Amino acid sequence: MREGKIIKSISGFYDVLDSESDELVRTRARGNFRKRGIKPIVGDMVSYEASGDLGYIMELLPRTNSLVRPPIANIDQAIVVTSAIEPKFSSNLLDKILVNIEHNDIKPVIYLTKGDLISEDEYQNLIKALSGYHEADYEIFEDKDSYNDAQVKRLEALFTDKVTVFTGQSGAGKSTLLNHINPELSIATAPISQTLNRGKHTTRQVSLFEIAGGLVADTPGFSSLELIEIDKEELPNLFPEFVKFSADCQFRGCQHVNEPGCKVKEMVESGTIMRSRYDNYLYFLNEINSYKKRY
Ligand SMILES: Nc1nc2c(ncn2[C@@H]2O[C@H](COP(=O)(O)OP(=O)(O)OP(=O)(O)O)[C@@H](O)[C@H]2O)c(=O)[nH]1
Ligand SMILES: [Mg+2]
Ligand SMILES: [Zn+2]
Repeated sequence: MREGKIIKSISGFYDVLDSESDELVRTRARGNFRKRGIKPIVGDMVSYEASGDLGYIMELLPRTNSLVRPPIANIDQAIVVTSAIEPKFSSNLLDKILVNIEHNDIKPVIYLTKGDLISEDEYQNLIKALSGYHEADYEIFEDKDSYNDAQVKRLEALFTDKVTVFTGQSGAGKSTLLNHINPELSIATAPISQTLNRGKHTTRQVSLFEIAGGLVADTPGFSSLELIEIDKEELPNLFPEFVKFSADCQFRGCQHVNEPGCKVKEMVESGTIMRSRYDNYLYFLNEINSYKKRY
């Protein structure tokens, strides 16, 4: 039995990148996956058999995480493409995206785009607004000229040996960024996935591209997000800079709202934790509570 990673899924065929030989093998899933209610997806580690032209996937190895839209498994990091304008920067949406990524145990990286479309003053304000994310230990790519060679190269270096997805608001520049990394990519992908999807409500075709010794996927953008899967006990753990200080809160399981002796609130007051992050936290907590009432 051999092992590998599914890097492409097309009409019931799965292209598996062999872990040892780096060979690309076209496979089909063994018949009883469907009966067991399992569907292999891109990013899955599989054990498979191959003798002739076509291999057979026998087992899926356990996933560390997976996304539904698009279906990808075992993601290491997400490049959160965030535009300064068109669509306008929103710390609320950015934090919501980050919370969803943290919930899936994926490492977020922030990449600012469209700095060229705003004034120097506006840009400096934005950099200030982003500076607090360093406290959460997030890596940030924030040059005014988003796609300058040095910065694009620095991003590319993060891909090695990892599975990376590009995510973010529709129109933020995900595909443009990928295009700058490798001009051949998006030309080949966008039209294909569209034609394959026509009239279907099921999963999209996704592929992972090999870039800089890693695997990278573009994802479709969105205009809004919900926090449906997250409960209020989990939420504070999805803000890494809160987690850093919460051990010093007076109460274990402190929600950092009205509890006395809350270290997180103290850090907000002293400016170590960004006020906007904390305000967005309270906002999301409210939102989660309101889902409870609705359902
Ligand atoms: N001026 C400027 N335009 C940009 C920049 N980044 C992206 N754009 C433009 O913004 C538009 C949207 O970019 P896309 O790359 O398609 O955005 P996307 O995030 O892939 O959008 P979806 O696929 O809908 O999620 C395109 O017209 C790009 O040329 C930038 O840094 N500066
Ligand atoms: Mg796109
Ligand atoms: Zn607290």
